[in-house]
Amino acid sequence: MRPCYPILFLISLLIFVSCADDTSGEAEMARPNIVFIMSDDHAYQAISAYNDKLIHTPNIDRLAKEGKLFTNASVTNSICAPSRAVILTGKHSHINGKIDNLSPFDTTNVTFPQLLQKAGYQTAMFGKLHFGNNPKGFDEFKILPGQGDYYNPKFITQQGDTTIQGYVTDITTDLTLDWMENRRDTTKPFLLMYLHKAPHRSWLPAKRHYTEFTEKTFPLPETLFDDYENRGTAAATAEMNILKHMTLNYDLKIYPEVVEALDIDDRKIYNPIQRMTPEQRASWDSIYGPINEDFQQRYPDMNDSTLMVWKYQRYMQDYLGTIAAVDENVGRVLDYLDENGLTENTLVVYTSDQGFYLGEHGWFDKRFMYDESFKTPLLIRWPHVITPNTTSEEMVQNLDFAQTFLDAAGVMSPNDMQGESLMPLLNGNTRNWNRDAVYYHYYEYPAEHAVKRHYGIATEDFKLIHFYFDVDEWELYDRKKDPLEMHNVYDDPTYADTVATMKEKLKEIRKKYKDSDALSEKYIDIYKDKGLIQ
Ligand code: SGN
Ligand code: CA
Repeated sequence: MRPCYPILFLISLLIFVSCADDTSGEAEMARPNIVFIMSDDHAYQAISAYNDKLIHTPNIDRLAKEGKLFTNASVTNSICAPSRAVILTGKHSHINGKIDNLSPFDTTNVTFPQLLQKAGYQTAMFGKLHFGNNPKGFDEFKILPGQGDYYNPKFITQQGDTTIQGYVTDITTDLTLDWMENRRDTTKPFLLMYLHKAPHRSWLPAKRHYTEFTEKTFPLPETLFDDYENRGTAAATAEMNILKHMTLNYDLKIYPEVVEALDIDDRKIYNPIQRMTPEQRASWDSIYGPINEDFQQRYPDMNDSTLMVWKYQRYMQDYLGTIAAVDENVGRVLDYLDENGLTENTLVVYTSDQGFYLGEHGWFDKRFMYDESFKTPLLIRWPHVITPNTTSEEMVQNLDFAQTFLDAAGVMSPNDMQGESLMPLLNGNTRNWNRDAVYYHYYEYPAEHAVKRHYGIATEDFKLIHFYFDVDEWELYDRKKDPLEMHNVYDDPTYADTVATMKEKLKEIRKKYKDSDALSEKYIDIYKDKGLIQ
């Protein structure tokens, strides 16, 4: 029998009209609220749901207990603003154009908050965006300019700039709670992007955490003394080694006069502790003063190895101290949802804009496709959809958020978005999920930390990386046998077949995501035009 198209059309029209009509009724209320919590540079190694060797994060962990922990979530380009652009657009950097922290975000890109707003969501953003321009698609925003400051930060708002006294993690939360309490439209579902500056460099903790964290000692990572053998030149030439490149004054809070008295060659850079009020500075000095005295006495007897360990401990104390405040503040937001009956119908995400090295390979910072910066924490709670206390090992990416949120809200995603909705992994219909590889491309070079341009593919078992521009080097890692990624087996004859298969897969995935050498060249030319390379 021939299908009767006009009748089918009429029926769909009727369904559409009756749904569209019901904007304040039950259908509307059933759409979930979305709370997207993201920190800046928060390594999964520093969340106790993943690993409790370094810190206890009971509030963030709640999301894993009451929801799902993703153990294989990664980013497509491990650096701040590009990651945020990928999240908002659902497109790889080479498509959305935000390849690095330097280039402007092209605001003609369509973002998922714009689509949710159009579909009737109330939208708000608080904290760090780092685009250099204001976000589109938000009813309200209060964002930090650029990297933002830990103490007495400035915020950009729709009413103009304002400086707020206090500690950034607490203030970002105060602004968020104030919006939820006083300006939320209870007739609409909402999208809230709650974005912490912490634990980004230069790691200034809140006063209430100074004592506890500066008294702690942390276990050393296995690869702290990595000598970068068995790999190409990229790891060896990167400038993010704790011993060689972490500064005493800016990063580790040794006063300039102590650095000078010890005759140490240290990078001179504006130190944000200078923003503190006299009272804040007095509290700081009462704890960090004695640390300086102790260092001044011990430094003359230190060798490279003892200095490396001292720097690592100092780094961890402040880095983890900033996370303690993030965790407490996440607790405040989760409590607010509980106390206001919002928990049941709210999808809550906790993630970071990328991972971070906490001494692995001797490093701090990120940028590489090696695991600690390629992978990122991801915890999602959504009562009635996600089975509590579950784990997913699937390879998911920050590329997937846009389509996931649109799917959760019942909004069609544009065809040119490149991720996958995570819905099958959230509701347990995993038959509808079949990804076996993810793609990565990093561009910001030459630049701070000197991490060479590279792209690559990761499967469950292997990772193939191509470093290009001023080198032409390939690396292959056996993720099962060498999880610490210390041995490049690209030239090992026993891996010849794997290299061939992975190269083929890389070709396919580059085609699928529309990346090419021509595009890489285009993004190199932009650096030439800016005079960043000759
Ligand atoms: C700053 C930091 C770098 C860091 C970048 C990017 N240097 O430039 O260490 O890699 O931010 O970080 S600093 O001396 O200014 O602190 S990102 O998270 O914004 O991408
Ligand atoms: Ca970051």
